[in-house]
Amino acid sequence: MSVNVVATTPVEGQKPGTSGLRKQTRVFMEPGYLENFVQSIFDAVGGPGGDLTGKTLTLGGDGRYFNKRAIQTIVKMAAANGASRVLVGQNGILSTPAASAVIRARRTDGGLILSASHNPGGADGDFGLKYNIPAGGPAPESVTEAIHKRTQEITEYRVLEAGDVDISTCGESTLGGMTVEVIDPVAIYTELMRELFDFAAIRALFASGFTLRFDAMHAVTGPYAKAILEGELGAPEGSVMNATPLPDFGGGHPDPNPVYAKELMDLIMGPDAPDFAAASDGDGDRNMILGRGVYVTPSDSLAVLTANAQLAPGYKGGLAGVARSMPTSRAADRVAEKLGIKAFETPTGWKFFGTLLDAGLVTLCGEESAGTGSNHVREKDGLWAVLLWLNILAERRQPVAEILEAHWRDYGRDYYTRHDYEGVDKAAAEALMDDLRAGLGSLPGQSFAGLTVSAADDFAYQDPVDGSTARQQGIRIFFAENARAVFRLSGTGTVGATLRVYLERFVDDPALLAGDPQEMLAEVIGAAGEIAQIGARLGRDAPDVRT
Ligand code: VG1
Ligand code: CO
Repeated sequence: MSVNVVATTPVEGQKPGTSGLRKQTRVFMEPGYLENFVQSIFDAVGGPGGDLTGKTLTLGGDGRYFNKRAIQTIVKMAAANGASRVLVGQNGILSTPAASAVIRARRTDGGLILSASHNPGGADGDFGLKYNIPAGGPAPESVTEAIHKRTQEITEYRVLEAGDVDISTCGESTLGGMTVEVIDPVAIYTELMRELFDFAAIRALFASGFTLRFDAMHAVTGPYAKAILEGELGAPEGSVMNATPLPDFGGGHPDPNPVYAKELMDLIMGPDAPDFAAASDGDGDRNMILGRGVYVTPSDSLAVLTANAQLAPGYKGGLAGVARSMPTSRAADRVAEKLGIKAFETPTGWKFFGTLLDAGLVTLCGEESAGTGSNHVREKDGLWAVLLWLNILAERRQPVAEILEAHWRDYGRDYYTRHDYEGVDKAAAEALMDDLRAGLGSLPGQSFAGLTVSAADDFAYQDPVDGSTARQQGIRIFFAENARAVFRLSGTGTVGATLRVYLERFVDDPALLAGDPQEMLAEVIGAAGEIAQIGARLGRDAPDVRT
């Protein structure tokens, strides 16, 4: 077998600071595009000339269109660059948290994860690829910078001329001088979950008649949820819906929120609601938690999990601390204060939690975008959040709604909503942000929709462990009435721009705990709209998604 050295040109499109590349599938399928990015990664993380001698890699993805083709290309390139072993999930499948678990358990030199997460898949959808470091998490800025730099100067890539590898059966084969090891995508992950949670207690919960519906949204968590929830824990067959990963996710948008997981939402709010329901996203790192008649916001979920984690064996010794992304509500901070543990506020994106987890400063982390996780891996983990909830429910034996209401009585309630304006004009969205930024200094003291601005800034972060800094991470506007509005532009979309407006207000008056979030937040929503002139500037009179 010979190595082809193919002359090539720089890669367009990796945004500096992002851990991977997310693009329309058709762009990824253009000749040389995937190859150039993969070679750029190898060049940045391997020795000179992308030399991977002696290195092992983990490889898998969420099963979307182009996943299997991309895997074939990547294994041939890894072989051509001298890697000694690649661990591939059977049929190319590995959820993002499972890939992180495999990287850590098998101590591979990092891994490549193929996914565009919650973005739609298919030939007309999106595709993505990112490199995770040996600790199992998304690459920090220093590494993504090196990769990005390489994408700008790359002139050739190396690929082994060989037939396709069989990735449909577990076991080892050789490709050039490299071993390809096809692994069960579920086994290592399931083992880890068994260590953290009381499977016997959860089994007893299901045996007592407790009902669950888990929506895998035709994405990667199907096989994991089937094996663990139905297989290990005895939830009746059919508890997991949309369980077969499809290349186009059945035409759906695999983002677990009340809008895109409408079927599940209708079920949980209707007369035949199960006790508990949950959904995950394309690559299995997000979660949506529902109880009969109630949607648990991700911010509240993080707070409730922080307050109750000790009920699960993996966390019975208590938590070192909790971290949340800046736009996430402050509910978790209130729990941390009561528990006497540390609380951290980081920019959006899981990579910022990595240093805190590695240094043992925090045990749990969460984002308002339905991402929750712990120190068991270095990614957010959808099914893990579901299992932690189930473990807590197995111990407390109360309905989700009751647990949530009790939590609000103890800590007060952070009413929360996020309004997304998707696919808006990029220039208009950027101008909106620039003008907001420029006007921050004049906001304090001014009143909008009955609220008075007490402070306003553009969030900047200094990592307490490695000292690295991140600026312009979102505009925060604080109101004297215990409310906050945050504005930022999405970094994960592939078409136009998405403006995210995060709105919250803290209430501890017992008479006001059972309100409707959109109503309770009406003034904050109004003030944010006025300050940023959203309607006029974006030509939209309502957001596309409210979570
Ligand atoms: C979104 C979320 C962010 C999350 C990121 C990756 O980013 O807001 O909290 O970390 O997606 O999640 P943005 O820049 O579009 O707001 V995933 O499930 O795509 O790994
Ligand atoms: Co995801």
